[in-house]
This record gives sequence, C-alpha cells and structure tokens, in this order.
Amino acid sequence: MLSITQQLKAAESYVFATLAEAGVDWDNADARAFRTRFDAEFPRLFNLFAKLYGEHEDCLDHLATLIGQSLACWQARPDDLKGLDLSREAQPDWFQSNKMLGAFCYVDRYADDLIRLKDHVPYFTDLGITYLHLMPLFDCPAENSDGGYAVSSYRDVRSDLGTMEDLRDLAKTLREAGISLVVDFVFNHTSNEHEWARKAAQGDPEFSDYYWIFEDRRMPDAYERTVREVFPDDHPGAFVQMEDGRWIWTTFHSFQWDLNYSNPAVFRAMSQEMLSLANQGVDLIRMDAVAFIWKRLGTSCESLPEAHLLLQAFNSVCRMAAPSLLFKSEAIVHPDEVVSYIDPKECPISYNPLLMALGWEALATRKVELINQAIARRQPIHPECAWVNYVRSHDDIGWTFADEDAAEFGIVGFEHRRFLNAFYTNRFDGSFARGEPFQFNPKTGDCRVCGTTASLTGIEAGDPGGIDRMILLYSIAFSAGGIPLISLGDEVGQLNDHSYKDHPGQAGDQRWVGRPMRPDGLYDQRDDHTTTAGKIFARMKQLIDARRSAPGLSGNAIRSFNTQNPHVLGYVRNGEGQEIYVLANFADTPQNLDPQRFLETMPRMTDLITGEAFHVRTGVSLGPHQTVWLA
Ligand code: OTU
Repeated sequence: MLSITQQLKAAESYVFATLAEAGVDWDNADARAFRTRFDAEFPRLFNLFAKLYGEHEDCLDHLATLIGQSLACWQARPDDLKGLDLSREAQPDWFQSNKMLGAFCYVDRYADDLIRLKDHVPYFTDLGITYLHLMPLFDCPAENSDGGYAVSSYRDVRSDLGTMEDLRDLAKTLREAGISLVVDFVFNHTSNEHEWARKAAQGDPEFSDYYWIFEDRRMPDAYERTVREVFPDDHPGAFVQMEDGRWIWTTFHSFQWDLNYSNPAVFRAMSQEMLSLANQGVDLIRMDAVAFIWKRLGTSCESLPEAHLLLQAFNSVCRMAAPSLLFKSEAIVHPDEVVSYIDPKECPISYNPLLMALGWEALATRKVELINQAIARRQPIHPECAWVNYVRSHDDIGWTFADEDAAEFGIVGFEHRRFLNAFYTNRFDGSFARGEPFQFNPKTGDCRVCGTTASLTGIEAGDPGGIDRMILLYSIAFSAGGIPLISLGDEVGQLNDHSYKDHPGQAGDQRWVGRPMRPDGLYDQRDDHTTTAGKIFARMKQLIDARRSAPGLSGNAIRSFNTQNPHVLGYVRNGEGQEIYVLANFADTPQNLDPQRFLETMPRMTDLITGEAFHVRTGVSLGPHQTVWLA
C-alpha cells in the first residue's frame, strides 16, 4: 500500500509521463509559469480527483488530460489577462473595497447588443459601477432558452447579441474603465440543443453518459422519491421522457438537461469551457445552480458533499490556468447551505439570498426581528470572502429563511411564507406591492414572488412610502458588507413589464415581469428632481457617493446592534478603522431610540448619507423608513 505522499508522487510522475508522450514542451517561460502554479495546486487537485473519481479505472488518465488541456488554455491566455492575473495576486482583497459597486442587466433588453452596450459604459462609470454582470449571452435555443440559462454552446455568443470578438472587446473596454465583467457559468445543465445533447439524443453512448439518462422509469421513480420539484409548472418530478422513450434528468425546464458529473469526462469537458470563458476577459463567473450538481440516490440531491468537492476542483483548475478568475456561488437555498459554499478555495463570493428576502419580509411586517437575527447569526463569513448583497435578482424572491430561526419568535415558516406571498402579490389587505406569483405548487403550497423593486415597494401603487422603502432596502445592500448589486433600471424606478405574456417562450414564466426593457423615458428624466425617476436617482446617487467615501464599509466585519425598538434594525460595520452605525426604520411611522443605547458611541455623529448631525446622547429619531449611516 502506498502512502499518500507516494501516491501523489506516483500520480505526478504519471501525469508528466503522459504529457511528455503527448509532446508537451516544458522548456519555455510560459510553461514554467504554469508549472509553478501546478506545483502549488496539484496536491489539492489530486486529492479532490481521488475523492470524486478514484473508483474510475481511468481516473489518472482523465487527470493527466485535464492538466494538459489546462496548460494549453493557459498558453492561449492573452498577455493582458496574464498581467491581470499578476495584479490580482498582488492584491487579492480587491473585491472587498467600499468602492466596489455591482450592477446587472440583459444585453438585448438594455442595449440591443454587445456593441451598443459599449455606449453605456460612460454612464456606468459615472454611476460608480465596478462590476457588471451581463445575463446569459451564449448561444441558446430561440424560444426555449430560460432567459439564456439553457446554453447550446459555451463558445458562441447568441448571434443577435454579437460575436465572441465583440465580447472580448467589451471586456477590454470595461476593464479599462475599471469595471469587472461577470458572466454566468451555467454548468449544472446544457440545453437540449447543445452538441453533446444532440449526440446523446441520437443514442451515442459516450454522450449519453454526459447526462442522467435511464432506459425505463425504475431509477427515475427511485430518485423522485426524495428530490424536490423546482419548476413544477414545467413538469412534475425531475425527469422527462426523451423522443426515443428514455428518461432524462431535468431539474429545471424539460429542455435543460442536467450534466452527469459522476462521469470524469464531463468535469474535464466543462473545465475547458470554463477556461475558454476566462480567456475572453471575464473576471468573475456566476456559478449557476450550484446546489444541484451532484446526485445520489436516496438523498435530496441538493448540496451533497461532492457538490463542494466539484466546485473546489473547478477552483483548483482556475488557480493553475486562469488565476484571477473568481467564483460567485448562486445557491438560493437554506442559509446553512448557502454559507457552505463560501470559502476562498471554493466560492469566495456568494449571493446573499437571506438578507435579500428578509429585507422584503421586514418591509411587509414592519418588524425587524428576523433580519436582525440574520445579521447577528448568519451575516459574518470568512474575512477573505464577500457577499453580493442585492435587493432583487432577475429571478423570483424565494423565502429561504430557516424555519428553525423563525420559530424562535413563534413564527411558523409555512404560514409566514404564505402571508409574504399574498402580501407581495397584492392579495393582502393594505398591501403596497404589485408582484406576481411564480411556480405555485399546489402539492406543497410553495410559491415565489416576481416584480421590479419599484413595483414591489409601492412606487407603482403610488404609495407615499414607496421611494423611501426602495432606498431603505438599497441602503442595507450598500452597507451590510460585500458587493452591492443594482438591478439596472431600478435606479430610475423601472416598473413591472407585463408584455412577456404576449411572447412565446416567456408567457408562462412570470419572472419576465421583472425583466423590463431599458426604461429610456425614465432615464431621460433622471436629472429632473420633480419626477419620480429623478427623485429616486438622486437618492440612489447619494447612497453610492456615501458608500464610496466610507472606508468603514469595506470588508465584511459586522456586528449586530440591538436598537431595542422592534421596527428599527441596527448593525455596526468596521473597516479600515472607521466604525459605522447603520440604523434602519422599517415602520411607516417615526421611531425613537433610547439615548441609553448610545453610551459607548461618540456623542455627536454624522449621517454619512445626508451629512445631517446627530447628538445621539439625547436619543435618535428616525422618520418613516429612514435609514442612517452614523459615523
Ligand atoms: C438559476 O436559478 C437562474 O438564476 C435561473 O434564472 C435559471 O432559471 C435556473 O438557475 C436554471 O438555470 O431555481 O428560480 O439555488 O433557486 O439556482 C431560480 C437554486 C432557480 C435555484 C436557482 C435557480
């Protein structure tokens, strides 16, 4: 029996022998640079590979081929990106800065195509954006595309948006403007029109093994006993029948076929797709639907230990061949699971679905107990990692709080979610929100909510608190630690768009209500303070500018601050020596805080958002929905 070290040495020799046979030349500066990173990463990658694929006879062959392919990707990596790799290595905490500001949009809906999106770069720079997430832009089926989340080729841009060259060009323009490009890596599934899928559909055994395909219902029935239905409107269970009668795993829509990562060839192939993406000049990839990437019979097939090992293996491949590329995990699941993906060696960046959902929860209930508890208990993460704090995404709002957390306040999760769904879809008396329900599951009562921020906060309904509520939510996303994310168009108050109902391929998917075209008319009004768009824009700008000049908001150190007022959220941020007290009133009425709460702070503080002075020892009064950053 070989010791671990001996195994590692043997594997390394095997890899080098295989590469030598394939004619790999190590005798040049480029290969030597790779070699240094290889030496640092190989023990980890080998270990992960052994755990994931150790039982496959050809495990080491796959590993050797993977290394060879990664080296080739490294050699193909443009020099400016290699320069970026070095500068990021010298400043690994670059994304922790209080100057970071994220935004996202659809290329076609915001600007028609990639070339015309360049025209908006000056606006992005003016606004202070440093991170731009472009919604999926790769080749996908014409109608059945799930907004681009059914990818037919990771190597081709959707033809109406432009070409790969346009993407590279845009990435460069953005980089020169100090903006990192973020795109999705939709790696849990491909579209049924992907070349691999077409071959699988034709019965090719090699590519049938790229997916989860079964001859009859025996295994699908067994799996379906324990997996959840994610898109029940589309199909029941997790499998759909193929034209030839076989059954295939589709977690999401029937045209999104789950990749079979228990096959090492799939990991290898997808690593290549990932590295080729990185070489286009993408800085950050959003790892879509991470919870679903590994399946095991008898489990929920969500967030299994191997899902983490897989992500770590992808991460390790990047450290060798595209070292500056960072991962953001997209896990909209139980908060314990969300944090399980956050690690410098896995996904250093993660969406913060809990804080997002609980902001909305507190607006509806006007109470801060749940969001307060989440800040205290679930907000702190590894100091080298960052949350992406958002108010809404392109998807629905899922009420992913932990039932056990809510139970501490006597709140019953199921009933509370039902209330929130009713409230945000305007089926609750006195609601200010105008959302639409999504994926209502009559079997479980589960449902999610869609809509733009302005429609959900009351701006659409003409509620007097609408703008303040929107600013309140953004002020939390801007101050809670991490990268704030603006849904582009929100900064001028874009409203729900119901026209999706007339579009084939969108009509059955209510999430499109929250994905309007760029609201040109509202943008034109943004400097006119008499308009709603102008009022919102001015206040968003105020938040952006305040954040940029507040080093206390950098990093992610946070502690909760109990305001002893059930309507007022409080927390303290501390970065680069500056301490900031964030207070946020979720009530529709003014609220006072007891001076006793401020015995340990400076007696006189300033609200960094408005510049207003607060003599806190005499107490703090906040207007309805008012939020302050006191320093
Ligand atoms: C993601 O979301 C994308 O954001 C969606 O737009 C896609 O439709 C989907 O993947 C498939 O690619 O179910 O309602 O964390 O909540 O990954 C959104 C689990 C989704 C899921 C999430 C998924």
